[in-house]
Amino acid sequence: MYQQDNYLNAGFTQRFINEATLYKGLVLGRVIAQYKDLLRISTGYNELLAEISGKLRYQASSLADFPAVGDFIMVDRSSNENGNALIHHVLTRKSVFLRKAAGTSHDVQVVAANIDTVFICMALNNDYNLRRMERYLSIAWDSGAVPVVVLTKADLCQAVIEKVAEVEGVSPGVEILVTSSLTKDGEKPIHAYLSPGKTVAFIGSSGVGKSTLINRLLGEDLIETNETRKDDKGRHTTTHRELLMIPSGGAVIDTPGMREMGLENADLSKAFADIGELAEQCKFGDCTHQREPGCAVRHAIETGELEEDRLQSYLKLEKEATYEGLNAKQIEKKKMDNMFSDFGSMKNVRDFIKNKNRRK
Ligand SMILES: Nc1nc2c(ncn2[C@@H]2O[C@H](COP(=O)(O)OP(=O)(O)OP(=O)(O)O)[C@@H](O)[C@H]2O)c(=O)[nH]1
Ligand SMILES: [Mg+2]
Ligand SMILES: [Zn+2]
Repeated sequence: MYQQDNYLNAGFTQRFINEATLYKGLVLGRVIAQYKDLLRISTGYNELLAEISGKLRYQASSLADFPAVGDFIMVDRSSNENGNALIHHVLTRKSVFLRKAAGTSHDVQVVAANIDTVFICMALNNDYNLRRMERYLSIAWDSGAVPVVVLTKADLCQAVIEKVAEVEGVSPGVEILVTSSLTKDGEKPIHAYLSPGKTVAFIGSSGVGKSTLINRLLGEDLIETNETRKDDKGRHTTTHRELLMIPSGGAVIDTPGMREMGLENADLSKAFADIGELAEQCKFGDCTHQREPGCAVRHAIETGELEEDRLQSYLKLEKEATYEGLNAKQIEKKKMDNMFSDFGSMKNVRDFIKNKNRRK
């Protein structure tokens, strides 16, 4: 039996409990792990396996509509006594970390939902790469969660202060934590972000020490790390996303290291707030900061205030971001589409209105 504080630790806050009352006869749960076709969910009191209902599957118009780790969902039962539970609804997400689906499709998939803080983990040894950090930050700012940079493996780095200063240069307005899982209390800076009702997600390249850090927070080696793994299959140690409750409060989501970070959804305005601020002083409102006269961005590069590499990185990511919308807007659009689904599609409604006006 779970304690009441475990219920809160798992993130069941009043907001979701209230929304759940809209669905009479169903039980509120949270997705804690994702396997191939099955999901493991927690009701806060019990853990069970669940499948997605046929109707939910049929109504989904994108991979992002499917329940993912961190989602609050409504299921038809609270135990597996009579088989797997069926997930009927996904509750409104307060934040969602999306990535481009693997392969060539333009679809996006959910990495983690309903997270308060995204820990962008980068190791202070050979994984260290400022351009990759800018990419992660652009995606993280778009999620609705607050990004925090976690520089891991401090014990392997001789120049921590210099590295932190460099990272500061590419992450305006973002808190930077330095950790080590080999040093006593090396995970301590993380604890400030963990409290009952809060969920944090760890993302970053494979091998930077995400799972090792989470085991330190858990106080025991609950999840497999590259250190504890016996075989040597594949590149990634963590193979599926998983939500874990921290005994001292809060929940964490471990994710497998990402190799490819498609920029389908990015918020460059926050990740590159420094360039945005400079751009406001450019002579032309639509300045591309390449060779226009009166360009404040180029001027800042000449005076050494801004690094040329950072501008190039910004221009590259801007070009790559095919869609620059915010998730909140996307979710609203989805809601509208669903509301009008009885009429056919939103497009039909628009055409109908257009034609009606034309006839007048
Ligand atoms: N020196 C040092 N090694 C560490 C530290 N943290 C983790 N490691 C080692 O780094 C390796 C990878 O750690 P993991 O925790 O499995 O890395 P991960 O980020 O979870 O990797 P994926 O699950 O593949 O995404 C292991 O051999 C750890 O022992 C640290 O703070 N210092
Ligand atoms: Mg791992
Ligand atoms: Zn300019």
